[in-house]
Amino acid sequence: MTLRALTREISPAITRCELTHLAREPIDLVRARAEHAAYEAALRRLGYDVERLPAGHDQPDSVFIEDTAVVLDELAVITRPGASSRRSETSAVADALRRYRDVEKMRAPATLDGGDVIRAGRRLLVGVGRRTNAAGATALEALCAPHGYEVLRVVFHHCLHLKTAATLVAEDLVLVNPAWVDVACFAPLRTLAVHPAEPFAANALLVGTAVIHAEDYARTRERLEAAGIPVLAVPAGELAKAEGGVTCCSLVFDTMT
Ligand code: CIR
Repeated sequence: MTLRALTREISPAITRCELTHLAREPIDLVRARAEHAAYEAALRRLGYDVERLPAGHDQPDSVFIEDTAVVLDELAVITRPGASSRRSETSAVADALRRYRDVEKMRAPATLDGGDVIRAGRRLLVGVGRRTNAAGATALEALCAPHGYEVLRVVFHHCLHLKTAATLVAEDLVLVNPAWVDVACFAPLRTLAVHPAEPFAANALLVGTAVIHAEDYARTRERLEAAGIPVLAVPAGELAKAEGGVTCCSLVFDTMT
């Protein structure tokens, strides 16, 4: 069994990335690449083989590979991203995933970003909003229900993706910004709130029993550690200007071989 993380190089075109809730700020490409390398190093420390795909041609947001696929043990679903500028990102990711999984593709009118999907065991919590439409949630359900997954729709507000508002940080615990999503959605899972001064701190990447988390959110990190969760804090400030968090930059899975 090999733990694999697919990542994608940061395109110099990231200066033209999609932005929804943030004002455009200059992104320092050298610093962004150093942060991305630190993130990949954290994945390696946690036992992952990291495979970095080249940046797509004229694909400003292709580093945010999470949005292009939902990888389950039984199959990989290639999404149809909600932003039309991002739809061409999926073909290289599909080619890479085909080596490890059966691949199924979503078709129009469905739209879905992987950043809107939280997997908790056999439940897939799908944030329906700006990027993921009702048809996207239904398409995911049609592809995954035969493999025993249940799809639950979740409403959230004021942020780009469901996983900006909440992520799984242990098998039964969700880190959440309660101002952006109703904590009742996650029952019977337990929830842990971010520090109110750190609204973007709910995005953490669970890898084994540890999480990768942005180093800027020290007060939420204290809460995670007090809950017994080991945290690898990584620099993530440059890609945050492109509205990306730590989950967005990888697809993590077990190669099953
Ligand atoms: C976008 O708007 O699509 C990118 N600038 C950011 C995507 C971040 N992805 C994620 O949260 N899963």
